[in-house]
Amino acid sequence: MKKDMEKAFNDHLNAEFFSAYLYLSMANYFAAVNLDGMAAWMRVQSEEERAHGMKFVDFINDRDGRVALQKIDQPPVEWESPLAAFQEAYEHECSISAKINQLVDLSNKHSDHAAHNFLQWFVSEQVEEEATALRIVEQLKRVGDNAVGLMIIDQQLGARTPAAAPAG
Ligand code: OFO
Repeated sequence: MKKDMEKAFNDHLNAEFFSAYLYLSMANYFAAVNLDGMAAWMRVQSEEERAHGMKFVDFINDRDGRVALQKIDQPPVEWESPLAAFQEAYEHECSISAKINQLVDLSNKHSDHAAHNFLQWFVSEQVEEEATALRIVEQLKRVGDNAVGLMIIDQQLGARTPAAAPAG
């Protein structure tokens, strides 16, 4: 793969691993405030992000590129509220979508059809990631400080099970 593509793909795999770190940190925050369902949801999300990063690792290797793991930034440890955490998760997903779109643009610039094809899975996935986070943000806004409402959302999110490993 072209050198600037290799660099951009390496940068993006770091972003996916940071996502895994961010959501693991959110899981720990939720565990600390006894919202175990949200903690479980975030742990599953963290695992999915690691799997996303690994898809980039595999793709770079398959294309005879060189994976260069980078330092992962430290995520925040505390959030003001569950709503603040999910709001940050939503905004983070929007930023990841923008990065994926830039990778698609770069793959088009190089007429790299394999990279373009690989990235389409992520284009679709980001629609889902943003929609899911936004749905939870809206639910949390609706319940506000209502403890029973918060408990119901916590229970619902705790029912999330790990997704089947993505094909590829
Ligand atoms: Fe990998 O989708 Fe979120 O960040």
